[in-house]
Amino acid sequence: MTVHDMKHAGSDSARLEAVGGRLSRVDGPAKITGAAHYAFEQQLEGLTHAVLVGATIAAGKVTGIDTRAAETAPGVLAVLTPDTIMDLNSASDWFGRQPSEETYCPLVREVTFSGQHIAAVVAETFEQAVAAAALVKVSYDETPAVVDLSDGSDGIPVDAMTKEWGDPEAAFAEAPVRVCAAYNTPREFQAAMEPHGLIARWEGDQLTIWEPSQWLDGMARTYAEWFGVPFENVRLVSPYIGGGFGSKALALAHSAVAAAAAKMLGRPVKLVLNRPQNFTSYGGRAATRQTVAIGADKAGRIQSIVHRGVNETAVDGMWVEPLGSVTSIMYATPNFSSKQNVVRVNTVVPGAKRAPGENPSAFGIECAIDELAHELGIDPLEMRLINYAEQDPHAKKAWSTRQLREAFAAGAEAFGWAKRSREPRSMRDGHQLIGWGVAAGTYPVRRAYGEAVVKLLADGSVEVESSSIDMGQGTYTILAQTAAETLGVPVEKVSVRLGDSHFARAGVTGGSRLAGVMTGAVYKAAGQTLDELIGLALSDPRSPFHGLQANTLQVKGGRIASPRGDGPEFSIAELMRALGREKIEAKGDTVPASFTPEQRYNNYTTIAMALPHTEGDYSRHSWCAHFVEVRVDEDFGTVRVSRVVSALDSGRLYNPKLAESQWKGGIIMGIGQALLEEGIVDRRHGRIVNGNLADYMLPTNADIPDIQTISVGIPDPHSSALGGKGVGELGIVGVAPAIANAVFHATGKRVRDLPITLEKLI
Ligand code: MCN
Ligand code: MOS
Repeated sequence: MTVHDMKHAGSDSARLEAVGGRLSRVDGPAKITGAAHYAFEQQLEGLTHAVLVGATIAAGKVTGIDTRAAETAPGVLAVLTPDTIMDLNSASDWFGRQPSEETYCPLVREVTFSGQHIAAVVAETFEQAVAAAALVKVSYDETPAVVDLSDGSDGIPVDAMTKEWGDPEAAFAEAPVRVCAAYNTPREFQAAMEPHGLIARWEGDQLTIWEPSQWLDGMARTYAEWFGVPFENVRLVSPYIGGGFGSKALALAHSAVAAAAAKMLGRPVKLVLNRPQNFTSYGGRAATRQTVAIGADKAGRIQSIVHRGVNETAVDGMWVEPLGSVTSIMYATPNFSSKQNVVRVNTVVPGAKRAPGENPSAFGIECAIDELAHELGIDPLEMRLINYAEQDPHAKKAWSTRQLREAFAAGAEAFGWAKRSREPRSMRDGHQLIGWGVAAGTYPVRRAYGEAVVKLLADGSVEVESSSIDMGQGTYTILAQTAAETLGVPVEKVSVRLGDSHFARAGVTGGSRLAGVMTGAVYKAAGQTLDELIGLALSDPRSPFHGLQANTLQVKGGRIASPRGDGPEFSIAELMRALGREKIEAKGDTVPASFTPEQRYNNYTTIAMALPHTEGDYSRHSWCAHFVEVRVDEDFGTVRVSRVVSALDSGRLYNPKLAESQWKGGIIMGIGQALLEEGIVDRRHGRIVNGNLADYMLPTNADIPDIQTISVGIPDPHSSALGGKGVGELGIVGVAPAIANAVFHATGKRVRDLPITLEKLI
């Protein structure tokens, strides 16, 4: 598709069903009426229930597990411990790196974090399992733990994260204007409404797993490797997901426990984590520390950036939260250095939470640039324009598209930025101090190859199938739009079926890549289906178009005719009947023809085959600018966000209504991150003390003001087949620094530790 074609397609967007139309979520009615069945809602005959027993210490050895009382409790079928659970194989990691020869035991004797699974009770009912789990007595030999980053250790360098050019230290030392500060973000959690868990059922050596999942094929591979069965024997089902935010892409220890229990008992097992377990069974966003030093000349031009970052990781697992990812590309600078370390603490391995890396990275650099602007007495928006990066300063490549200047302009205009007074504490409304802040954000365009099946059925309806998923982003809807537009049928005629690993394969839904990958695949598969239909219509002797002096036909509104409109016209159903066809089906993919079957398998079950965002001649990213107004109570220090205007560049939008909703969701999460969210660790036992939705503070409607989003994107032919860039994670990036900068403008107080709570302000 050329840029010209895309613009043409864009101009069609008044039509709801077309790509670019504001079609409401096609899965909405099923969710509202309860017709949508989530993974745990499967009613299976003979279903049993498993409940986990977690460690109450952060580090040490399990010296004994007394299961006698639990074993004889009513309804109990099994009590599993490290000694009694079946052996599993180790599974490869998400890069597909080969597993070790060692066996894998998802229940532990060596505790490395509080809440780690030690035992599991399986019973006839959930209540019986809960009651019996409380009877399991674990004794420990406790050892000292490192519970968070507060000991100040520098940890282990991650050399692969180092980015350097020029002579950064010397240039910083010589710069006439310098700022240097440390910024911290706490451990944060994805806190999806739907908890983690699964139902596992074995039939012979066939395993079916109903589990909310951002990556059916990747997780199916893990189960297959754990149990030593062929990949095809594992079926993962995940038609709807109550939020993932990065937390649901991997099969985890509790998943292994449930699947093993089902195999051992020969009965299906349901295991759903309770809310506190949701805070310890998979990783939240790692706590981070970073220092950003910027040296500039008197006109505000950056001469050097020196950046050092640290994130927490687990004792027995590695997570890197790349803190230099935005730092290295946002501004033009002749000298740059960014290095990253990790510190091992006694926690579950941290994980992906919406925009891992970019999110905390932007908090550092976007606050630091505000500090520099204040130091120089330059407007913070002007400061960003002075240092605008005309190309990727790190990769030294042209941007595929970068509408960030347009975002600054459109956002400033809509917000009324020109009316901002420069001095902190200079705007007020009664006893409320008013502050206006700005920050930019970005997220790379992650690209991968996709596959989809598109079927045209005898009645003229269309089915799209893919093992990709919709956790609320809108996949069902945009794929229906893509198929409808490509095939020329009304969107109501299209049904999209997702969330079953036996459908056409799909890679991970992470890194905001799925929409680009899957619209590309569906566009291709639907195009093949259409070509076949038209080919048959012209060549099959039974077709009413047979012998027509035309070399193509046009399908519009579900009707097929010659493009000039001078011949006969039929509905697709009439043509299918004439052709005697039950269906026309095509499996289309964007996978390179040169790929071997193994490379194809790895394309869907690992992240190793994804295309780098700086591949070829371009550097591909989404961009945004957030303008925020806060009101700070002068007496109490309470901060309310009263207005947000954000202008965002995600390239061409497949569905602006859904993209806006995604951006707003991200912005709301950013408000939570700025003002509320913080996982608090008990220093004695390493326990997350606010591991529940009452004490882990998340924003509610009352915390969220009117949010205006403005799309400034243009089609980006280098980022995806249809010209879109990533949407899902972009919105959160830059929100927390925009709020922190607004709080500084309101109060004159710079808070560099999230969240910005009132005791830090007074
Ligand atoms: N879209 C669009 N135009 C584009 C790109 C996307 O209109 N050019 C819209 C579509 O509606 C698409 C959605 O935005 O379905 C997201 O597309 P994309 O940016 O490709 O992101 P993914 O589909 O890969 O979704 C994953 C992304 C991530 S990584 C997290 S984390 C996240 C997010 O999406 N978690 C979410 N959004 C979420 N939204 C909900 N409701 N729940 C989550 O858990
Ligand atoms: Mo998103 S944090 O990449 O699933």
